[in-house]
Amino acid sequence: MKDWAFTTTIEEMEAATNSLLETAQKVGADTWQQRVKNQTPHCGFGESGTCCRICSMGPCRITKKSPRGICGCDVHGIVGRNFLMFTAGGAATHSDHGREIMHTLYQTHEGGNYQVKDPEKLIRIAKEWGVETEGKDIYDLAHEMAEIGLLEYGKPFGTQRFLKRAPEHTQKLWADAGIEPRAIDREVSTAMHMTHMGCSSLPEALVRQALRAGLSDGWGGSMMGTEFSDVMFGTPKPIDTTANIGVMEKDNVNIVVHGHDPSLSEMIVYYANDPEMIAYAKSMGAKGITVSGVCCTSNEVAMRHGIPMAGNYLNQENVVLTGACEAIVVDVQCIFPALGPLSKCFHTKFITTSPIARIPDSEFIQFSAKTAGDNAKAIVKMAIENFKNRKPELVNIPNLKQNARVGYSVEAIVKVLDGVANSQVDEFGTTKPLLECVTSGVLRGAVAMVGCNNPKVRPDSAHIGLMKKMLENDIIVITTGCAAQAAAKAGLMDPVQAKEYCGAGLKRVCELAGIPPVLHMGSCVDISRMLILAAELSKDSGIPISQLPVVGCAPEWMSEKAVSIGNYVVATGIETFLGVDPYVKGSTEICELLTGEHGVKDWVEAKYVVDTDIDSLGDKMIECIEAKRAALGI
Ligand code: XCC
Ligand code: SF4
Repeated sequence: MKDWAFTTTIEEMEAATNSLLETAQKVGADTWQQRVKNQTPHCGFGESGTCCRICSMGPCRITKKSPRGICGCDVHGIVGRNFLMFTAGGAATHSDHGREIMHTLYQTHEGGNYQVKDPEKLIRIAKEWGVETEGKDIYDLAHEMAEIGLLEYGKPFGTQRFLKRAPEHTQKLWADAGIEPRAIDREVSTAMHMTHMGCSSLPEALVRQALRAGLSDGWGGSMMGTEFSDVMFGTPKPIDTTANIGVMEKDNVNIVVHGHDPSLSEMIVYYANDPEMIAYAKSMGAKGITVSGVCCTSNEVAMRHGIPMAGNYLNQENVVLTGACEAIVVDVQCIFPALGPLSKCFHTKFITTSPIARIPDSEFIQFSAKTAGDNAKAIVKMAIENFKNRKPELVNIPNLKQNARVGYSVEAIVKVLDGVANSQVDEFGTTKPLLECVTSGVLRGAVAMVGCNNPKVRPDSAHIGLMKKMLENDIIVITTGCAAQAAAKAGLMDPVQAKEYCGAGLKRVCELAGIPPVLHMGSCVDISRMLILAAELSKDSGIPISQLPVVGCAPEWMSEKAVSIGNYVVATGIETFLGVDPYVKGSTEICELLTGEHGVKDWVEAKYVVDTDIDSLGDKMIECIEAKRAALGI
């Protein structure tokens, strides 16, 4: 058996965290580790999804003695409505991020804060959308595309433009199931309408709308977020970086970016590299400026600029606890309100920038596309000027750091693998070499590992444990979000060492293509990249997505966004494995629809598998991949 000697273990990461928790105790700071204890055990009604508080006759809780709410709603209606609301929250959030990107695109101009860095991609999408590109100024085209994209949120008729990217088989399933997403805002509103008191309580209808709202995110808002971020900030290409808390540098001004929208972090990165700012930092006694990140904002700038990743979701307090964080700058989503009081225990400036995420005990510098340059400069300056306020006796940056090669957009994956096989390249390239690896059995299949951390799972243990298991079994891992950062922190994206521990087939592919066995595809909106990859694999092979030996997995998920993701991944025909229950176990009917053989499986040819025993979850994934291979006769 392999020993994975070069990787950073969960125990090492925990020891580092424990040393930071000692500092927390010293300064009297509150941490999530403590708050979890205060909140345990969780409310059983909430956990099983059987509490309804959508009208003021309630809240109603379903028990044996009281099987219906006051309005007469049964447990299946209540659990189903909760599941749909959870999904709608996630779809709204991802999609609104996409909308912000489209507004930023609308503000691009020659020489401006934001520009078109990948004009070819813009033109390619414009052609796809039937927009005339010939002889048009690239910025005129950008603005036109921004407006059309924004209309995808509220257009009165028709369905999402990007649905056409899916294989015809998939499009037909969606049409037959009545789940083709219309305007994005409409799907969210419809969900909220359906879950209002006195509307839907039929489980099947609620689950169908959950798939539809999810699809409006994955093939709508998220896909626009990804594609047009690439247009403005560049389509990611393989790039080397580092990961884990040790990327913060003791002698430098440390700025940590956190959240999701790359519009902010791109600017911070730009000004932190400005010679004038570096000189200013030196004049303040620092050796330089280090920008690092947590959560998806970190993934965005890692993918495009090789900015190091300090950690993932449950590490966000750790970066402040180092005592060496001059500023933690946040935009939207996944930001602990705890950072307010926590930063007050240190010299750290906690800077919020979005009207969407206003948090007590932070300094608010409203960021907008028009003033972005000035905002970013002011923030970088503030961090530099804060360097002198550090308390040296509190500084502790645990020495954990791994190399990682990241930047695997679909374009990049197609390119590196095409290089290996030397096959014909059309405009977009082809996934045929990857398919050849899979059909010949050199690779058994692929797992898309995504999602968050959640204190219900020992942080990162499920991500890392499952990834190792997949690699040993010649299953390539593509990953985004906090799952990707878990891999990077552990060393599984190390381009030199990680392949040593893979099965022989996967190892050979890694050597030939010069890739790590775990491919970082970006942030959570970038799961749309995975949808495109799956669609291309299906179109290039003529095999429906649901029959490809590919599965999705979110072993440590926690957010509403993750449930929206789960719905669009399943609805795209990809079996999805969850390590945390989505508050549905209170209803046999909802469970049957989501995880049974005759619910969503009948409509979209895929279903959920939920298993909180991570080892057994991994076995089921491998079993599923092997069963798909057997069915294909490969
Ligand atoms: Fe948030 Fe995207 Fe989850 Fe990480 S993985 S905790 S949603 S940052 Ni999206
Ligand atoms: Fe109770 Fe029905 Fe109101 Fe829900 S909608 S709180 S079940 S009365």
